[in-house]
Amino acid sequence: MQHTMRWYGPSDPVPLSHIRQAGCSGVVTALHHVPVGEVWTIDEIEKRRNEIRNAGLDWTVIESLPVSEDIKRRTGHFRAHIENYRASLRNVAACGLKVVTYNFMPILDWMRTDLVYPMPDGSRALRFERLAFIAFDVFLLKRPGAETDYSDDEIAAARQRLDKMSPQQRDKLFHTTLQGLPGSDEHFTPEQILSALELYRDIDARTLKEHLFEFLREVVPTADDAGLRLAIHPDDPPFPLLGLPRIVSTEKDARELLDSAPSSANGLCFCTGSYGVRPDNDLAGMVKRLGDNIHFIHLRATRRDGAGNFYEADHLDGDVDMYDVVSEIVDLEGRRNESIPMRPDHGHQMLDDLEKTTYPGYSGIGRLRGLAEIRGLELGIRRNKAS
Ligand code: DNO
Repeated sequence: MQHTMRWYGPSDPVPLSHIRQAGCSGVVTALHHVPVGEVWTIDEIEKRRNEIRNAGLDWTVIESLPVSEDIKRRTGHFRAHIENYRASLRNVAACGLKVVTYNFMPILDWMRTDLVYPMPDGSRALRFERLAFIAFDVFLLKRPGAETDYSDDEIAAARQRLDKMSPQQRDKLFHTTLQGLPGSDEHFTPEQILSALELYRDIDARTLKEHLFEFLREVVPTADDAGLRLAIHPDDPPFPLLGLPRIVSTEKDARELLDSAPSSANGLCFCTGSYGVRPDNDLAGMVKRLGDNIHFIHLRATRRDGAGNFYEADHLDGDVDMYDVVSEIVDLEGRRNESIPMRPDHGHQMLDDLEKTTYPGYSGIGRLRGLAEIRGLELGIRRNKAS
């Protein structure tokens, strides 16, 4: 695997020099300052690429070239945004980049209810707690119709959960849940999120899938011509939330989207932390069966319980069988005769980072631990297979 870490750009509290010292050959980043829907110009791409090069690293993968809400809903300025997307693809290819990650999650990217969940060893993890989420949805956000998504018992339990929270804890829950905007400190106000949700009222999973497939048929040929590979990030978490459809949660979803625009340029970001939340996703089997189209890998493990909660565990310690997954990846790389970019996804806030403010999940030391463990595992597997 090509070892990388995500870097949020010049404002990231984790500098490029630390990423290099962590054992990475490259970084994964984006032009976070360019508004969604606009073109990434060659000038801006080169400036960022040179900054990374000057630190002795490559810009290995773009994460993300974001897809606008207009494109997801196929409304408003979507045609212009698709043209801009294609222009950005041509520009990044002209600057020598090869892999572009994106996602098709409506409105919000990842969602958690706690960003500082204490682990027994004193480090902190990201967590999704179902009752807290229901309390947020039904009682804090007051989404119209939310009650119909849950059982009466769940709603009663969520009420009790909320009653035990102080006003500060409620504020924090609200803020945390609506924070899923990578690379930004912004979060939605209740009015903004409710009106954004309203715009999806008539878009069910089937319709959103059709929109994704149309988008793929529009951009995959451009990526192909430019020698680029697209990598769609799965839903995180991989189930519907807030009444919004989620369409990249399972192997079947991945297969369908690949079949909608067959090409090696139409590919996946294989995120074990996202797919792995569902016990019905066979991760090692997915690497075997979908491997030709896996262009980027996020390695991370979650630990779920029977109540619909999960937290982000240490990389080698969750429900994901990292040995099996890495072993399949090593075989896949042998078959493809190439090395696939990988980053350790998220990490615990630990050691000196406990005192620092970093992007949730993206503290330096926790990711360094995850990367080091995975690199060791990979080396051991490779030696074993070779002997
Ligand atoms: C979370 C990330 C996601 C991912 C996007 C890709 O930490 O894995 O935000 O970057 O969904 O478009």
